[in-house]
Amino acid sequence: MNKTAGYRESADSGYKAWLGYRPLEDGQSGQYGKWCAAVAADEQHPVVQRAAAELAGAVASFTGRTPQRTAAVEGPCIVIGTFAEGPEVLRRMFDADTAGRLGNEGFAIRCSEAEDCIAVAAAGPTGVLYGVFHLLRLMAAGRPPAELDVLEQPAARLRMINHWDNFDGSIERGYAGRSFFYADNRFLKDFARVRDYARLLASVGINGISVNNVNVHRLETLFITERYLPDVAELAGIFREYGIRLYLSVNYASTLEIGGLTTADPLDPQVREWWRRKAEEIYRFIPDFGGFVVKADSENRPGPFTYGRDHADGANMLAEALAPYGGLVIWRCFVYNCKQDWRDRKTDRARAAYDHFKPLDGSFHDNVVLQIKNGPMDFQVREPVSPLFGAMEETGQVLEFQITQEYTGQQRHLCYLVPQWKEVLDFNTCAAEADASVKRIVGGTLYGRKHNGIAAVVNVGNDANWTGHLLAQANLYGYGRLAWNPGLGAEEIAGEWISLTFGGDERLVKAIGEMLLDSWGIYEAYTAPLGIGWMVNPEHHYGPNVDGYEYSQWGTYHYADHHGIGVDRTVRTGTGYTGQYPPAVAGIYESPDSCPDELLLFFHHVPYTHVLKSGKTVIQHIYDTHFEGAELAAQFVESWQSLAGGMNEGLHSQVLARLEEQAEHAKEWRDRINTYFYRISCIPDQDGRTIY
Ligand code: GCW
Repeated sequence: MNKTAGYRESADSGYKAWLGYRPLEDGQSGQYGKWCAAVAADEQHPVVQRAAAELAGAVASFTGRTPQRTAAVEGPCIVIGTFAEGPEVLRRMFDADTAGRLGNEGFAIRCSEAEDCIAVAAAGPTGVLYGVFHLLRLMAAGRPPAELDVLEQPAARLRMINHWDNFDGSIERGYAGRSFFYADNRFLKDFARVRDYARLLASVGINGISVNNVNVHRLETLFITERYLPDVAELAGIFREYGIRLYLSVNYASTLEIGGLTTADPLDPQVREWWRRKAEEIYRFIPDFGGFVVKADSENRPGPFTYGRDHADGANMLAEALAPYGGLVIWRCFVYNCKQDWRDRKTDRARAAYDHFKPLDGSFHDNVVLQIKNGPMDFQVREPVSPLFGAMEETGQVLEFQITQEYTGQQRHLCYLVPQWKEVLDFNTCAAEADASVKRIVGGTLYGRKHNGIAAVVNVGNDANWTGHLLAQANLYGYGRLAWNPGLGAEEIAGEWISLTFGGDERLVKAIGEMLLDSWGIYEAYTAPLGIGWMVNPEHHYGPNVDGYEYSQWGTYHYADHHGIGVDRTVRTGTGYTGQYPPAVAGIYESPDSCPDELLLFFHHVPYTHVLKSGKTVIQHIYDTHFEGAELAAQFVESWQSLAGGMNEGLHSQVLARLEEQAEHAKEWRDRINTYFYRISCIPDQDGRTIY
């Protein structure tokens, strides 16, 4: 990747991502033309000023003419502001009722010939910013101004990005270069890049960011001390201008490691006092600090279990300290035994989160939210939805997705994850009313908890194009759009992203759209089959290795033998995991007859000759999908080649290189998986294709 100084301006790099604001076609520019003469914003709030600057810059780039920036509304213009403090015209164009319905972060957009303006209005400054980005999307899409009549507000209250960046500049599970926050145990202070990043996030409605790895090592533990708080505050200041609150991952054992105490027992008064003072100190530096993200008693991180306390004790202790300032404790539920004996067939990692947290429902303070990974295991290409969603009526919940493609091709393979996320959000937990979908739970409309939302581990680094694979930008874009509005379609989101990134040429939008939408299924086809997961190389998790984790301590087994494969998680004969779902869901998963094919091996151990709903045997399914998947991956290369000439050459060639690599690597997956199962089952492929 080109990392020379010019990459930020270069159209080849992909740095501008979906905010390139390419010139509007004459027709569109004509429609908007007269209002593009001026941008009016009379509020001094920094977020409104940022919105005005973004709008003016984009309009200049769309039309080739720099608009006038004015405070007063004089003549045709685009006017922006809050209902209460913005220009009078906003109160004429939107009645109090509209304003009242929009909530804190919502916005309204309208075009009025009578008032001779396009108006973006909101209850608060951040809404104005979101409204501006939305207007820019609509302009780029060539929506006629006369049709502008938009009222939007976000579905989820917290829409968060989690970084797994380390102070040394490495990124845990990062596939797009090094951190752009830190290098060599110092803050990089590349504020231009951080600002551009904040713009990207705000443009899709992100309002929270945790900036360090949940595995908090020695030096990062010190981020909450005087030594580093000034630097953290600088970062917070940039994100604040874009309506994004900064959070830190903290070390649960801080009192021990940096506090001079001999314990981290959450019920110890000294420990509580230490955190109270700590919170006071942090808020002195960062008055709008979001709060703590905590990974405790998980994968060798310290936690309350050491002191015989439970996770409510631990989380509440921190929550008490943050409560006076409105801070949140985002407590992760990724708690399981990572030192399992592979011979032990009773322990089931999938059960762990529910077993640990369900009994604690009702005992968490109001400003604690539990962050739950979408599935019970760990961001596999296919998993059922975690049974914790819906199971905790009295606890705020945040759904955790993984944008960074740890198990889905590490941004060397194309895997557009929005369709997967939509399945999760649309999943009906059947926990309460007829519609007890995950999106209602994390949107707060089912149980009405005050704090809830969506978080995701991000896929960016200091690669010129942010995400390594240019097409992986669609996942970051799509995540934000979906967190704002889970009702958007995967295809719709892909279409938006493609036209913003490459231009709206129909052929491009269609061809790239198909690639994106097919990519998850294709990746699944040539990797681990039927919901079983893993089969990757240990530690770095890239590339096929069927037994890579089979005799390990991590609780991630497939149990393949000469006869069959899969994990029996039924209540009747297995680990009992299916019993964690409400009966309507449990019933479906409990029997291999009703269990959906794509999750069969997650829930059942079956012989290779078991016949799927598709009519194929399990073994033939494995062979067929792996041959087909690798072939389809090769077709990506051809599809992409056919687009040469239709887009910037640099963008084209960087994607082509990744797709070629994917096609090669998909063959490796195909042959390793097929060979393994052929040798172990001794059942030949019906079609006699080459298996080694
Ligand atoms: O899947 C595992 C990853 C770890 C990660 C952990 C987690 C940050 O392999 O790298 O640690 O999940 O989510 O905490």
